Amino acid sequence: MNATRLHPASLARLSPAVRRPRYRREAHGVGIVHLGLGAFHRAHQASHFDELLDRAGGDWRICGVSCRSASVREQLLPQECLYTVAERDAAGTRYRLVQSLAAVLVAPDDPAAVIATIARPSTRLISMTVTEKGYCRSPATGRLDIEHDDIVHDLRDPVRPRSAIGLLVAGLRARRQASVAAPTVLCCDNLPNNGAALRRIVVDLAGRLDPGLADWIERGVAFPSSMVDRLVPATTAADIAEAESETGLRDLALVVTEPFTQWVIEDRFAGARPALDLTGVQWVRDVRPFEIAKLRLLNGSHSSLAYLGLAAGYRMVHEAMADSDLRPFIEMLMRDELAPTLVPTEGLDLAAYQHRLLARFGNSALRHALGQIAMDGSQKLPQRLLAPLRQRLEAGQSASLILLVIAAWILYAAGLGEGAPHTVDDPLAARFAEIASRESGSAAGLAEGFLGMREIFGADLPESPGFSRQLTNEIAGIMQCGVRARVRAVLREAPNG
Ligand code: CS2
Repeated sequence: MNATRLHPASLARLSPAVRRPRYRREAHGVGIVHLGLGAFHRAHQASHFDELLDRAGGDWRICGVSCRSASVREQLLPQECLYTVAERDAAGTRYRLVQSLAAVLVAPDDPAAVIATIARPSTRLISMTVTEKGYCRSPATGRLDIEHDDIVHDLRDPVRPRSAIGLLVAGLRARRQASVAAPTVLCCDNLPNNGAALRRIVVDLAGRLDPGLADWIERGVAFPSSMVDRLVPATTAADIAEAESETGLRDLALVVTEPFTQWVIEDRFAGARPALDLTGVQWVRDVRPFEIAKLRLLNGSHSSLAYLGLAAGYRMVHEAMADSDLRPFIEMLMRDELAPTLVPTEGLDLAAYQHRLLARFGNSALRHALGQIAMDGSQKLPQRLLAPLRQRLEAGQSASLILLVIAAWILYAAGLGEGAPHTVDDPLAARFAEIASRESGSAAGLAEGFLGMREIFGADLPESPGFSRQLTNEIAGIMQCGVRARVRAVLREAPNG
């Protein structure tokens, strides 16, 4: 590989077709610490801040923190943190250079540097994308999981924390000790009521370490909720090669995404708020209706496509969406079982929202792997599908489509599903494997074993009349005739089918 790497000194070779911001990087200070420097952050929040810097300036550059691996540092540092975003759809690919990222820290190598950066007076915003499991909480109750290995570690050694929450609490503690004003902490993960959810576990952990700190956090730190949305498949070697031939430079930190982006933020910042509305951000008083619509309609359908699509032998979202059984299933799931659980809200046209989602999922230029979405189901399904399921059961409404997806997930998680062999990537994978080996042939045993995991299903769902029997029947149905036959049958039998 002799190609020239993307770097400030090589920008003269960048194709003029690549959109470039005009601001001078050095003229803008770092005001943000972002925990979780994955592709999603680079394609979403860091792009919004890049646009903001370009339009209005300000000290809103980002110190990105990788909470686990050092590979992102190897991708970014040789490029002095420059990277490109490739936006793909049927019309082609448009590239854009992003320069809002100023520094990279790798938390396991140097937690003290992360803590010190959070504590700096110039840091006004701490944002996070650490995925659902990064919050070390029980998905059913939303409380901090104090038996989680990383939390056990952080309670013992709060100065060298391992979890993102531990880093955040240590940073806030250092801030308080240095009498620096309480900042804004912005959760950008797909959790319901994500600001309040984060606040709760931060206060849970802080309270166990130092009650005075917990009190300071509760009183002063702002935890606005936010809804973030952009489809970001994992970048592949082929993406990097294609971008290199189209942009003229090799970018190992490239991110690939769709043209669409949405960010709705609760208007509750401690101190000055960045003028993100200039970049299309919606500031609202209450994010919840937007958040729940997104979690159920987008993420709920996405997870459904993943488990049904993999069982039907597909690898990519757009392939599953082109299937003549799966597409109508997803349409019906959204329209008949998910959308009716949402509260009508001004500025949110649910029919148009569903229509747009179908088009976004069908974007064949994107190549979004179903396996990426299928990961961590135990952390995702409670808010995506079990919450609407619960709501429907309580109202005495049918939920046969959601139930079919839950059954398909159980078989996937037990390693007993159809489709290509796969590893089960989930924090509870060992528990799933144990249930599967004990109960493999029995639908009733699988249903009982999975429903016994209260951190996923809560205490109520397993007790809900008829639920366990319906789930058993659905698992048995799939084991007998396969997912496709069950999808067809459920479509035929559904009340509006
Ligand atoms: C996906 C999300 O991987 C997943 O579970 O459902 O990452 C989804 O692509 C984003 O939330 C879209 O905004």
